[in-house]
Amino acid sequence: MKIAFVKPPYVIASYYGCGNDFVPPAVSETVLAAWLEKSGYEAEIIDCHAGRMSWDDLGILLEERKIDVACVSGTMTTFHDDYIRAIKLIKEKRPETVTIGGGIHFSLIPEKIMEQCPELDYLVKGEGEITLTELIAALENNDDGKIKGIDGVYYRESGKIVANRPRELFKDLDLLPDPAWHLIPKFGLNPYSFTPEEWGDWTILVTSRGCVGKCTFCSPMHTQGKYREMSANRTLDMIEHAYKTGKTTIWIDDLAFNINRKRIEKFLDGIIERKIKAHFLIHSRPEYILRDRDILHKYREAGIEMVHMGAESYSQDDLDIWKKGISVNTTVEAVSLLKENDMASWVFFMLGAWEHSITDVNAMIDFSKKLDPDVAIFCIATPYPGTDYAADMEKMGIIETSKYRLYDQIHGIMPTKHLTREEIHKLRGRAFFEFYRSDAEKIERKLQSKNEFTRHWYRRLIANANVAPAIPEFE
Ligand code: B12
Repeated sequence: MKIAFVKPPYVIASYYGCGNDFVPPAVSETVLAAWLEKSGYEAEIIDCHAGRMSWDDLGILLEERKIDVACVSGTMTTFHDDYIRAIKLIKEKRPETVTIGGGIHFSLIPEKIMEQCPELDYLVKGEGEITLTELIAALENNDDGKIKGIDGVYYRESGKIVANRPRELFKDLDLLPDPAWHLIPKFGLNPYSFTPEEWGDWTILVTSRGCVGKCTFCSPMHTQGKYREMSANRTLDMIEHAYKTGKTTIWIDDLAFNINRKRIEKFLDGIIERKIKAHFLIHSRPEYILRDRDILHKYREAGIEMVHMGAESYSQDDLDIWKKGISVNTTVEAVSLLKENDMASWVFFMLGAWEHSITDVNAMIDFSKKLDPDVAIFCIATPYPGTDYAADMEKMGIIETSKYRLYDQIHGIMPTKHLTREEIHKLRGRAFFEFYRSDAEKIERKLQSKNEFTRHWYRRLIANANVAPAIPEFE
């Protein structure tokens, strides 16, 4: 049975400011393909972005390859149109190919996706490992009856969409094999221009699922469920394997990597003992940085170069409405602790809460400048379909566009009580400008920073004045 994961030819325009040259490794696909391999199936990954393939190229390839089962990861809302176009193309080129979709965005609104895309035969809600394997086994045996009993599957019967029972959460993440890196191209150069070239090849790893946070706007929190993690030892083995195969920069992209103090301690000791000299970028919540103040020196010693965190707002009211579960001061202290320990801080802010006026936006900019993280990313509050936040905004009737390609946190989606959608969109651009470009002294200081990541970020910012950070068109 010929199984392929198809990543469509999308255009990257992220807030990382790397432009379309940025080639991220396939993450969900390598994780799922590795599980299929462990279960005795072979799969290939057709990554059109990494392979610089156009839609026409993909069409030709689909005609040639004669794939039996084509899997599409519908991870991000912003790429919705590309995922749907890919599924339609797969069916157009070979109607016998069975199409299966999954991923965070698809799992948030499964019925809607099935309705919008009749070419999608099956949709898997939630984690895919077991569900996909059972589904492929049933397809291989031509056992339609069995599909009715596979938890987590959406399918069609006499033109109606049927949802099977939900799939239980994957219990033991230590059972996950290393991602199938052998199925993706080895990058000849470091395409991830926001880390220094000398840091070498890189990858993204996810070592836990879910989060203990309750932020209303967070979409993976809604699909990944209860927090679960790989043990420190399994995480270390996987990282050691990545490191030994030349991936010397590792972005651990968990929603928050250091939720469990015991695990992070074991992890840091293990990295030091095993002499893994990699560069790590991690995600945290500010409160864990405070909790770990006594071991932050070890974070640094183990190679953690940069920590992503959501500050979200200067205003406690915003944080409470969004159920962030921290105080504004927690972030202030966390940024200062990271500085003391020579780790770069990368902080997200959200503009466009319903109550926001121009005064709030100015207060947000002032707060970001005083906080002085190394990287500030201003996002627009985005009502991802399927989240509590979207449900609240829908009830208020203020969502002005359903063009999903704009749901990337850098385009305006809703007005506020005081600002139009377009004004909020433009103000995000202004926030970027004011944080990065209005203060020559700051740029100079950051260029002299002790932290290599920070120096690199500002060198790149100056070199790519028009690219980073990009301010997109309104529509
Ligand atoms: C890696 C990643 C990226 C990578 C992309 C990697 C790639 N090649 O696609 C990079 C860094 C490029 C990236 C960019 C962006 N990202 Co991102 N990213 C992630 C991240 C950290 C991990 C996703 C992942 O692969 N997880 C690991 C896998 C194993 O888990 P999973 O995807 O849930 O998959 C499981 C199931 O969903 C299911 N499944 C998945 N696919 C399939 C397919 C089939 C067939 C089946 C059966 C099952 C199945 O099985 C899997 C295993 O159980 C998530 C946050 C997170 N921790 O989840 C954000 C996340 C997906 N990103 C997000 C966003 C917003 C963005 C940006 C738009 C931000 C920006 N403005 O810059 C950009 C894209 C911008 C653009 N226009 O170019 C949001 C998406 C929200 C939404 N609903 O759309 C997320 C959820 C972060 C967040 N906290 O909100 N991202």
